[in-house]
Amino acid sequence: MLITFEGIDGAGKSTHTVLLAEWLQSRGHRVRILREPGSTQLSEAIRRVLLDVQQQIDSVAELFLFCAARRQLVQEVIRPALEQGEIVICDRYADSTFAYQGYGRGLDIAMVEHVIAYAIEDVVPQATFVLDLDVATALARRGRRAADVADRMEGASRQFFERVRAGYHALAARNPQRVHLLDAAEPVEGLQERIRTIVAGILARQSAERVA
Ligand code: Z5A
Repeated sequence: MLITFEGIDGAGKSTHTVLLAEWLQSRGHRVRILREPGSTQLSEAIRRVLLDVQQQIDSVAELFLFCAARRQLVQEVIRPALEQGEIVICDRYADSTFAYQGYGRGLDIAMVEHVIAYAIEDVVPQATFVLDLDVATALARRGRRAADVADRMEGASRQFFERVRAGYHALAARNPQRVHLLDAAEPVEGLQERIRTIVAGILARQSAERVA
């Protein structure tokens, strides 16, 4: 099972990724936490380039770099882990590209979706949690973190993040079964409880299907 967390930075993805993994592990599941871009040697190298403030990266080149990092991760880690029955939780995945490169950068959405599909093939999440937060609050949360220096992506304008947020809203409207749009202004505990309830429901359905 593949679960992904999405949202503008500072929304709480990393926080909920770890809490969900701990809960699933306590229930006996084998869980793997990954982040995007990253989590393979090549993907981490691409991440360093993508986030480097010294780089001037064309938007289409940026799209290909994110998808190259993802393709490597899918082939090297995610697909084999899923085949072994592990639960994979990814802090960002393909929907980030839809929101950031499609809506944020304003690239042609059909082209972006085509490149994403080519990179991930059939490795689509069973559940995606979009942590929805207004941009000002997200930026304030990010700013509270110690030693926070804006990377190349974080240095984008406030309007850019507003477009990214709109992209996530569009994504949720288009994929109501898979994508759960959650209010990330809620306290962590209540939000995590709702996430666990949704995941528990999917796991119960999966085990009922295996028995049938
Ligand atoms: N990117 C892209 O453009 N295209 C792509 O395809 C992909 C990525 C995959 C990667 O950044 C950048 O690449 C990202 C998108 C782009 N750039 N931007 N901008 P990253 O992986 O380094 O960082 P991030 O994904 O943006 O995450 P983050 O900044 O680490 O934020 P977060 O994981 O969403 O939040 P957090 O660290 O869990 O929480 C932030 C703080 O808020 C922390 O102090 C928490 O304790 C606090 N928090 C969390 N939840 C709450 C609640 N509910 N209430 C109050 N406070 C809370």
